[in-house]
Amino acid sequence: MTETPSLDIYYFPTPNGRKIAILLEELGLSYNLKIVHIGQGEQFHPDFLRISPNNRMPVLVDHAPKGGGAPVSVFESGAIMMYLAEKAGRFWPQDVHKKYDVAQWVFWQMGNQGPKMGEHGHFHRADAENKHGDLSYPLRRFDNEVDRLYGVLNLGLFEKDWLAAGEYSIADMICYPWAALWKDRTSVDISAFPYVQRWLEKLSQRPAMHKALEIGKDLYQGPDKLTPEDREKFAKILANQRAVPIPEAWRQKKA
Ligand SMILES: N[C@@H](CCC(=O)N[C@@H](CS)C(=O)NCC(=O)O)C(=O)O
Repeated sequence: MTETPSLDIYYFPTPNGRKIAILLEELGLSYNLKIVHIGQGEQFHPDFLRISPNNRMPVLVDHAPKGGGAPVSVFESGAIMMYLAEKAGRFWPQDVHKKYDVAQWVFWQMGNQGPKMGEHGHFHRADAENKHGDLSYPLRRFDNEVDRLYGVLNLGLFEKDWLAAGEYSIADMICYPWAALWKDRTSVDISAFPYVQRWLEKLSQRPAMHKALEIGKDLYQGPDKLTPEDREKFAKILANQRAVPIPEAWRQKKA
């Protein structure tokens, strides 16, 4: 009889979700894949908000944490990768020099590359809709910022095989899915960043990368494949969010 894996991964095949899939495939771990249909608003379900009050996937729940005890639940992809790498004892060397070399790139990705590339895509999609007025300021702002961020990666990879610690680590895995998006971003001239180009090429050839990028891939439809009705529905759910009040179900459970 096969054992049920102890890891639940709440997932949708976007760059932030793929980071976790890459690490899990590199580690060769089994996991229960729990698809969160973010275009249908499943991220606002009261049970999901319990483990992800930021209404975002990915989320990890480990039912067999090191040392035992209650399940550990983690949101934010950077924290999830640290958790998994630390538990497995791979891809995050713990010697103080290497540990913080890796950590700084993980934090850089979470605070810079992910959010800025996300906004870059948001404003380019909004511009293509032709109904939001003059967006030249945010377009210029995020085109510049994304160019700057590819430059940061290029500096970080100068004459190096890997971003940090002299070895393949969660620093590379976390930066890859967003960096690989240059193909869809017309404002990015990848030939200006040869060290990034070489690194992307090398990472794209890893078998675990291939496997990870297949996971749930049919669930994702690019904006060009959506009907106008679906596009409107998704925009309502994803692009106009405000604070979520405490769910009624949480209060009832307490009473
Ligand atoms: N900082 C978060 C960002 C996660 C994130 O933005 N996830 C998006 C998909 S890429 C999501 O779940 N969006 C749902 C929504 O916007 O409501 C992380 O790295 O885990």
